[in-house]
Amino acid sequence: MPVHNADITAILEEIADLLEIQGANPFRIRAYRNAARILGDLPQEARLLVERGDDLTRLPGIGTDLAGKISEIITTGHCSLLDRLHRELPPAITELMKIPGLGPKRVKTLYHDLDVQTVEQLHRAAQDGSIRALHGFGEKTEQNILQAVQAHASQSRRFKLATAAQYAEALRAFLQAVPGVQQVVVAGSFRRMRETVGDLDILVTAAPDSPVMQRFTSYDEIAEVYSAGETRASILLKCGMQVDLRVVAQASYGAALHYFTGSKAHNIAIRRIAQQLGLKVNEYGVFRGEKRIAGDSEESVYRAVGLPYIPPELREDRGEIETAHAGRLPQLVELADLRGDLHAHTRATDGHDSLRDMALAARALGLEYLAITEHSRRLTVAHGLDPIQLAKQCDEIDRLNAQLDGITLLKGIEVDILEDGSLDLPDSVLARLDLVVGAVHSRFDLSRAKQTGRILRAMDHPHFTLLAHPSGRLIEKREPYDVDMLRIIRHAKQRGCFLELNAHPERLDLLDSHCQSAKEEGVLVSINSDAHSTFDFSNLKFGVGQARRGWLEKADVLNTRPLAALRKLLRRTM
Ligand code: DGT
Ligand code: CA
Ligand code: CA
Repeated sequence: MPVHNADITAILEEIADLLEIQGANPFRIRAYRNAARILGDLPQEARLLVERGDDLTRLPGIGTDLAGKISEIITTGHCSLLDRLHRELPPAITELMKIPGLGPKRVKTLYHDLDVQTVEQLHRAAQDGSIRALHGFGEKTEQNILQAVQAHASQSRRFKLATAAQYAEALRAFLQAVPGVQQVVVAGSFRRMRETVGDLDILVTAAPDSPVMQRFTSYDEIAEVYSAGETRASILLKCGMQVDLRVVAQASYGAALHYFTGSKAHNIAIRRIAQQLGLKVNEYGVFRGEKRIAGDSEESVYRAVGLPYIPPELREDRGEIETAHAGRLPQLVELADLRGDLHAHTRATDGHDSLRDMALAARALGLEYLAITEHSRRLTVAHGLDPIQLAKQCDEIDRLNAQLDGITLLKGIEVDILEDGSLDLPDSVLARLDLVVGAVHSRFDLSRAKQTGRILRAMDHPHFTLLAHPSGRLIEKREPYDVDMLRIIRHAKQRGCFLELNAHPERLDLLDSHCQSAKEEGVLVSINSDAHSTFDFSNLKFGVGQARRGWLEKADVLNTRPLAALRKLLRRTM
């Protein structure tokens, strides 16, 4: 059974949590948390690294002990340390930690002081008022816990797009290899490149005698088979993700793909148009009375209702149908349109690879330029650069550019925007760079007025070029900070600055709606990998997906420009 990075991360995080509940050494706990984060950020499967014989201790923060644990997880699917912790603690304690507002510290207190071991016991303790009496809790916290427990019961879990992609790709390859199977497409929100995915919807066309259903329901990562029929099945993977499978005849392929790609709102709007034309649309085709007039391809479905093909990323009923009807659909940007990447780190700070290796990896992907943008000194956790270290890196870039053909490294920095809107390095230092990427890494809690003012002031800086991950959100982890994004976009226009769409799977920031605003205001967006290793360039495809959801075309994206044109744009005149 293949073990995915998300599985390893989950095990390492659970170990850290359980150690904390047991009151273990904080350094030991932190080592597991760091390892989980590093594995979670790794765009390549750790399994493949191990199979290839790579040394896992090459990853920062992974010592021999942790490397051993990770190898154990990859080869056996579990970890003896976690098994031991499970034996030592009540089994439902992990579930408690999923309640928002309850970290391992609070669970520890609840468990040791009130003997709360399950969600039901937690619910009861919150209701009968015994939680408020605990040290560090109080009545307000008790109320919050009560609400969270009730919400927890009704809430369903979503997965980050990049995490879903790991499971989807493995399943797709598995199904594709089944005899008689023709096409396998992962539809639903996954195909629409939504930033999170609730479940996977897989569509298969196959010969009538294909054993695809039996094979699917005996896939070895299954925790439970919810239902299994002739043409449809629904299962739960061990990771907690549900997968719906539909097997359809080749003739209905387009109609079924259209139906299961969604969104539901888009489908309903299309069906309404069809009704006005006296047609019926369902997952088997487009019908006039009994006669089937379309459905073998998605194009044929759209054509039957008088529309051009609408790309999946636009199918949210957010104006795409009206725009298609008017013949004004955007020509969405594609991965192949990117000529470079304007945000990357090397091992000089918190990246894993050398300047040279990053340059070669970018070149291998067909990129023409790569900006190196290390953190600045304020970000001590990432070993941010001071002026002397930055000057040294600039010299190194000059030397490498003289040696390398086919790729140009640009000199940049991801400079911290300080609380007052000033930048973390002096003007004289920034003046030598090709671009200055500014980022908020602290004080996410400022008021809307203050946070907005802080960023506007940073943009006023003569060397500021690009605002990194503009909303600051981390998907399913941290809400965006409170800013007036439209004002920031308009200010960027005035000052000749640009906005980043950070393609890191946890960020996907600029948000899709803000991409649309940027386009409307005429501010170019740069789709950047924020690579911390040579593997991370593969994140660019998720950034492009997000840009497409934001209706961006090639011309709206800064890093589709060839180097010479880019240089002109980076030279600010305002
Ligand atoms: P998710 O899984 O929450 O991330 O979002 P989706 O869009 O993948 O939704 P899902 O898995 O519930 O359904 C997959 C597709 O099936 C959905 O995008 C459109 C289609 N679909 C589901 N239910 C309905 C429905 O009641 N009416 C119509 N017209 N289409 C539906
Ligand atoms: Ca779905
Ligand atoms: Ca579904």
